[in-house]
Amino acid sequence: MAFFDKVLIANRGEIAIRVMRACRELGIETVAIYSEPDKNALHVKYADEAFCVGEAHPRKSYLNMERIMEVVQQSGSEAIHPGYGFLAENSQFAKLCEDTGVKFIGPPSKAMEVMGSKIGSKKMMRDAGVPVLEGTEGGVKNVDEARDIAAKIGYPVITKASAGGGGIGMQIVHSEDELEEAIEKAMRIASSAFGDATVFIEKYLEKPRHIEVQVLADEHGDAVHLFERECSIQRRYQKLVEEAPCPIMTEELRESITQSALTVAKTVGYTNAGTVEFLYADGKHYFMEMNTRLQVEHTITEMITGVDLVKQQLAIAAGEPLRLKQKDITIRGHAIECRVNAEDPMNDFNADPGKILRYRSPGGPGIRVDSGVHMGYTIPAQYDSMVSKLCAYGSDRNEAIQRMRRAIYEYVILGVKTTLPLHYAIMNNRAFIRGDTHTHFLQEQDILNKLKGYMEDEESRMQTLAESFRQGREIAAITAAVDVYVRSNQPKG
Ligand code: MV4
Repeated sequence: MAFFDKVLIANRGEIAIRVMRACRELGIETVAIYSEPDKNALHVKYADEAFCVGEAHPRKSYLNMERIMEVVQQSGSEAIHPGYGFLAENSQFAKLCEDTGVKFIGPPSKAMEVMGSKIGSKKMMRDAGVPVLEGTEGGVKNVDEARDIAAKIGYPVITKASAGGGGIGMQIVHSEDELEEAIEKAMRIASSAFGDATVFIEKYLEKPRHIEVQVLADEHGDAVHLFERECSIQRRYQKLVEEAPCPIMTEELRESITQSALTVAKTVGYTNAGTVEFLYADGKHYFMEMNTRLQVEHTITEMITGVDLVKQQLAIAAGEPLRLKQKDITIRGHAIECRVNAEDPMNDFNADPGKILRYRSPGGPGIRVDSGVHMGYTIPAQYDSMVSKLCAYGSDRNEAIQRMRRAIYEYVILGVKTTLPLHYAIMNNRAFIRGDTHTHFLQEQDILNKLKGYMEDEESRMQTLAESFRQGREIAAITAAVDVYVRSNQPKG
């Protein structure tokens, strides 16, 4: 079953290739789009046809709706897969597709629009009986109202931009005397980032876990979930490590959080693949937002369920009923994803784009590497700095961790600095091994500073080696992580 004859992939890098792989297996022809600096990128070579859509800047190319629609017409594509980022959560683009009669492989524009408003979606889900955090009913109208509500729910509270995302406009408020200033600051930031100063207030959780549920919904009213992912390990609101299933999941929590996710999907009339995000603390989960797209970390759900999520997206978009039944979807084993970014550990993990001089990706049992790069490829500075997604599967969590460590050992990337040493340190961190992760894990474990310190100073590395006998394995592992770093910075041969 081909679902479509020809699909345009409105994205670049590993996700464009991921989507094209599903198309190729199904016999669907693929159309790539690319910006000028991407003309030699892998996704262009992989596709059956490719069209240049403009200059490097995303606005001129990957976000250029008019030009992309032209390519749809020229190529005779029946559908558009947006991947993630770029146009993936742009409800206006989805609407444009609906109006032009080209199938947008994602939810209806209406569902995207609802989820684009944090206040609107939170209210809708609370009314549907999904747990949400206590806070202001809508946007903050005045400081007096905010003061009353904050006093009622108790400090600390947090401000968030309604148009938000990515932590923009978030201000943690510890006491009443900080409230007014925090609200004003949040509104200024929200206004300049989104052109919408609307902010709301809710109870602040100190160290929540970020747990998200993958859902699939067809266009005939059927929906299933594919269990959860734990995505707590992040930095500057960018996820670094994700795993599935969540290491602390219980039968009861899984039942309630997956049912909440399905209620969310049904309440907005969702179709296609989506992810419902929750914060979890002290045995309770709270709806945060829904990501109306295929996510970066969909791979680990594929590994533990055996379901190809992109094929499911294509089938659903073609109007097929879900063939998957909830009772047939089960978890087998454990999977972990490490995002390998071109970032410099010595320089606050700032992006380190450039040419990949040597490249050899790991393989063997349980390893999946989704990447859009190759030896000699130059990672451009204009886009995100992801090199690959390194995913490890094991029959249990411990085996997945062991395989991830082994894969990092095998991985050779020379020419750009990467997050691999950081991942090696995380995979050897005792709190991580216990499954004891939360959204402030990196700060609390001080892993970045430890890494940096040991990289800078040869003497402290020697001391560390000696200390490792006394302090146990974690410090030794940090040293080993530095060795991964040193090895990757000595191009030879
Ligand atoms: C929170 C929170 C604690 N309490 N809301 C960060 C990004 C944005 N989408 C929501 N975020 C948070 N909201 C309340 N009421 C803590 C975070 C948060 C976080 C959430 C998910 C993943 C990583 C995070 C890291 C720091 C803070």
